[in-house]
Amino acid sequence: MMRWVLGLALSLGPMLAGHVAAAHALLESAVPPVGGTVAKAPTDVMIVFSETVEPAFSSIVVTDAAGNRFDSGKAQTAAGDAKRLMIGVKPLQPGTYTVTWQATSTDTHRTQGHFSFTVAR
Ligand SMILES: [Cu+2]
Repeated sequence: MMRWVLGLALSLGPMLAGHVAAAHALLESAVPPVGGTVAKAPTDVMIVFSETVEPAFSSIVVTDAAGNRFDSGKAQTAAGDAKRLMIGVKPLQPGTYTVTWQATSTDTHRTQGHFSFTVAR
């Protein structure tokens, strides 16, 4: 039994590692930029992923420091580029906002993360 488990771990390990690198949707960049400060309040937030994502099973939530939501509710991919997930946001006052995202890549694997950006005074 132990030998079987060890053998399974040894054969699955490299396969899973390779898959993570190849097919999960990971955040590559965002607008506003991750951790960045912008002079002008954005009217939407866009995340560029390493893989194409399914908008129906992906989301972006934008909250202020008090936890109030400012996103429009429904994330969409950019026309002709399913690696870009975007969402409209309500007018943003100066302050720091948190962007929490969940992505389901076309291969159905889910990833999630969060980052913040600041609208300058
Ligand atoms: Cu995957």
